[in-house]
Amino acid sequence: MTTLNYQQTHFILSAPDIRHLPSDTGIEVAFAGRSNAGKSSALNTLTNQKGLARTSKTPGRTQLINLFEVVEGKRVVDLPGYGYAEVPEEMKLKWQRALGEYLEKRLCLKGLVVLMDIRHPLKDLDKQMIEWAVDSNIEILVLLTKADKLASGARKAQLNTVREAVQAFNGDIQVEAFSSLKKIGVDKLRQKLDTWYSEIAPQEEESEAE
Ligand SMILES: Nc1nc2c(ncn2[C@@H]2O[C@H](COP(=O)(O)OP(=O)(O)OP(=O)(O)O)[C@@H](O)[C@H]2O)c(=O)[nH]1
Ligand SMILES: [Mg+2]
Repeated sequence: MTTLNYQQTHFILSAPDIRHLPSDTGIEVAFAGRSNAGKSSALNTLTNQKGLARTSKTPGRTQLINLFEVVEGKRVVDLPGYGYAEVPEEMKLKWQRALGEYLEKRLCLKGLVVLMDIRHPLKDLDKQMIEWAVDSNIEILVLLTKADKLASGARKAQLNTVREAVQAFNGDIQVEAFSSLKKIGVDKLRQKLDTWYSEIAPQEEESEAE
């Protein structure tokens, strides 16, 4: 298995919606989660670059779909956070639909990293995202973020609780604790991405089956 150098990751483009994404080829891995869950921070930690993805104390900061390239044909996507209370209802619904569409229609999407604050996991929209991904045969890595906020006993207990809870989805779902601040779970994240990126691109798999 090849081990990718995530430090080489660079920004490609920001898209307002899925129709503005580049061609549906290669392998994509997307980071999704509630607003403020720590998606952009995790991306910066993964790539060892402080300012690659913009982070903010103000939830809802990432409004565009941001695409980054690890190496040619292997991309990571920073999706806008969902569930931000201050966003008008109509925009929320619009964005949820767009997310669902991205998960269902994007053939090159191989894996989904769902980030949830370890103190507030599996909210309704998180479950919805996981259901969509499972329905679309997309593998999932759940990262319980800000794990530094819990002592190690409470952290392990919460990890076990979520591992049990995700069994109900009947999908390929791995759950790990993560902290950008304390660099917890970074190797687990890199290993999962290495696995996804080393597999045959989903759209090639499909054409071979024809
Ligand atoms: N303690 C702690 N705080 C974190 C960690 N990761 C992120 N944060 C903080 O959480 C806040 C939100 O982080 P972001 O990475 O911007 O979150 P996001 O999910 O990208 O948010 P949106 O783009 O708004 O959806 C920031 O204030 C971060 O500093 C972590 O591992 N530990
Ligand atoms: Mg963000």
